[in-house]
Amino acid sequence: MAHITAVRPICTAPDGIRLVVVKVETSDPGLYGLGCATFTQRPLAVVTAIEQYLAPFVIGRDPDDIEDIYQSAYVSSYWRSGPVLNNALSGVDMALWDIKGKRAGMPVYQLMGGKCRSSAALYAHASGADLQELEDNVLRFMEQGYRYVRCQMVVPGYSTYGSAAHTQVSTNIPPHLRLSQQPWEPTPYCRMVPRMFEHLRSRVGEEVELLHDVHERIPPIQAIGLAKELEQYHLFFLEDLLAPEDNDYFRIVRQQTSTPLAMGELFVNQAEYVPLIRDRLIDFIRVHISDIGGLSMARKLAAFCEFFGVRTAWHGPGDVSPVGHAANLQLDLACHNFGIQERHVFGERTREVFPGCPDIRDGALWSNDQPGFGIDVDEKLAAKYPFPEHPLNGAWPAVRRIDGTVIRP
Ligand code: GCO
Ligand code: MG
Repeated sequence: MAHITAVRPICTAPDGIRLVVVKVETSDPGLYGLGCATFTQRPLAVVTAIEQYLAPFVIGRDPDDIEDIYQSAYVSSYWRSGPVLNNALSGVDMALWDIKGKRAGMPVYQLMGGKCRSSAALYAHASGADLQELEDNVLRFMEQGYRYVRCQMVVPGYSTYGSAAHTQVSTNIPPHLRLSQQPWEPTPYCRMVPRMFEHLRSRVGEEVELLHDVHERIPPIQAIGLAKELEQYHLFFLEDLLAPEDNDYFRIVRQQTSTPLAMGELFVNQAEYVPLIRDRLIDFIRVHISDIGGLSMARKLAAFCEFFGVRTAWHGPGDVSPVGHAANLQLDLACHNFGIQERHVFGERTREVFPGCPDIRDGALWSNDQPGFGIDVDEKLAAKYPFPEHPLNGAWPAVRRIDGTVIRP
């Protein structure tokens, strides 16, 4: 019987984004697996959870026993299912699936029932400082073969999510009042978004699927109004219209509009997502797989969603590691109720650190069909890219209203 000999977090930031992956090693020479444990705003808390608690808990176990290892590690902390412990658990859980695939000589999607499709359709992120720039960017993606494009536009004078301005930190004001460059107000944004889609639909046509991320920034009543106004522009989905704290409002939104809703990148536990699916209040489940505990949990969630007509749209930004993207892809290929996959183009350096990173071609993500996740990590190279210095230690700079009130990022 093979047994687990080591569980090690690997921290690296080749593109400047803090990534954490976990390597699980076994007593079989050369047999190891990789998992994503990236919680980019609090990575060192995850590292501690892995090194201090999870590694000693699983060393010596048979790597074949994924479900039992998952379940026993999950309850061993008694208090459970928050983002730190879930990410740590995901690192181990995914790595065990990678190992099982390697042992079987199969890509992980084969272990989950085999391919339902050749590749996973991607949506690209288009943004612009104005309507013309945004339109040009959408058209450019369409020319490259993308059939799904997320559209975000700057609200002039405001720090808008999805535009370059939102990440800049001004350092000449005290940290507790620090604005992320400019303030934010919901009303100008709510007026701008319908105009943006009116313009785009008249210029780019009805064929292309358009998406938008509200990023939980507006009060519930304005969210309801916005979703209703956007109905006429036939979005593929409207994302994070509400914050997880306002989950109950989905019931009200649903009664008033058929705008398709995507939700869940901030969810960490079943109590948050089960009711929305069971009551058919959302259309796309968008969890960040490492944040809900890993692939074991995500494949159960995907199967649960299938019974309620909810499609998958796993979170896939730059702060999901290439290992996490490779894991997303396994489910994208194997789940009948796949909806869409978010695209992130990793830089050259990240692709060197992670050989086998899935390929982007023809507006889709393709597996290399290698055993496990088909991805590796060059640890020596990874070590050359330590976490960068950051004035807020990696945290999201506060976004504030004109009067200084802090709001969600
Ligand atoms: C998305 C997301 C991300 C998050 C980020 C937080 O839909 O891709 O909203 O961009 O903001 O992952 O760290
Ligand atoms: Mg989002």
